[in-house]
Amino acid sequence: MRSNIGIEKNLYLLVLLVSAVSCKPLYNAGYEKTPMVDKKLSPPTKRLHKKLFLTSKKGIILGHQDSPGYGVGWKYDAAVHAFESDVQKATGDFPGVYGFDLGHIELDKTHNLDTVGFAPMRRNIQEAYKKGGIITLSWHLNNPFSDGSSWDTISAVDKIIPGGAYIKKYEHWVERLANFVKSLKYEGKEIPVIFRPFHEMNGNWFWWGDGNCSPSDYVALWKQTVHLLRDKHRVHQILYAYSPNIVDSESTFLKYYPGDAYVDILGADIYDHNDSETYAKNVKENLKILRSIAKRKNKLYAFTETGLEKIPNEKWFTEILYPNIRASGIAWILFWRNARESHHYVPFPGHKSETDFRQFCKSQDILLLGNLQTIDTQ
Ligand code: BMA
Repeated sequence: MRSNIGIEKNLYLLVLLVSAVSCKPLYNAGYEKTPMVDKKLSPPTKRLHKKLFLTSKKGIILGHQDSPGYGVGWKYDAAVHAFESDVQKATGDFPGVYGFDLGHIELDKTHNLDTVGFAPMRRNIQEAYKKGGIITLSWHLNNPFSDGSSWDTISAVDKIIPGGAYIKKYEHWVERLANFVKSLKYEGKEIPVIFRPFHEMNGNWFWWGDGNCSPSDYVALWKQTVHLLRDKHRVHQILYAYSPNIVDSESTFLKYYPGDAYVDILGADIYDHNDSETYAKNVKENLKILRSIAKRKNKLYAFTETGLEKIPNEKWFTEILYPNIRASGIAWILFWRNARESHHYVPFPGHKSETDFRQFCKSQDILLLGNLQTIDTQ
């Protein structure tokens, strides 16, 4: 799908492509040297990894959580089966990265914690992938000890790692998740996904977060989850992403890091809580930290969650966000979900920051789906 804002940008991408051909070693550096978490990764997933490396040299892919599932004032209707997005409604083009959340798949529910049905989710994942989109999955799973939500911080990690009394329950939960991921197929082949479990672990708001489990128990949980998915259930369509909340140093970033053999992509989740000065500073510093660790480890890195709720600052995208992410080398940026008027992170038609968002999306290095479709990463 070609965007109505994309002609100049596609010319720019063509120039980059020509220069890429003339300095190939630079473009090949990185992904070929990177050991993957899963040595048996499916060919489409290996291609996704390469594609992300190559596109990250050219720009930042725009992503949005739950984009085709709903927006402000509308919800996906499986009977009509239209593929919609507030990003598309505001800019004329779709996001390149699609975030979905698997919270409650562990309970065998038909809908996730935000009332998105897993069957329509699967359909939208297939449709997004068919169009050239990239899928990332988070998991706001319940607390396996108390059966409360992800935000029930009663300690649980120690109970579901080897030696814990609830390990069987957790294994069963992972099996359900594995079955859902394995069901993600297009034309008979597995759809590659970026799985980003146990995110924002350095914050104290989730049961797997700071103060609610020890770093070594967190690492044990991560490794066990990879072993279950990769080795027990033979899911070979996953790139694993580790994404803390704001950090102040490389060592804080790495406090819960499960190790190079267990992580494919490094990420950061940073929100603007109506204090743009602090946000800008955090973004700049954190993306620098990410970049430096990622370069050393030859890993991909991305801005895995961000946004300013309701976007009350009309020029937020061009004046606050863009100057702090440009030239950062992040592979993608994911804006959080457009749930309702009081909880959204991307403008919808008629929103006062719609023009600014369009302007931001027109930036040469911000890549929407139409731009992604023109990049040759074979
Ligand atoms: C949070 C909010 C919640 C939602 C959760 C998981 O940031 O958007 O409303 O349930 O993410 O998607």
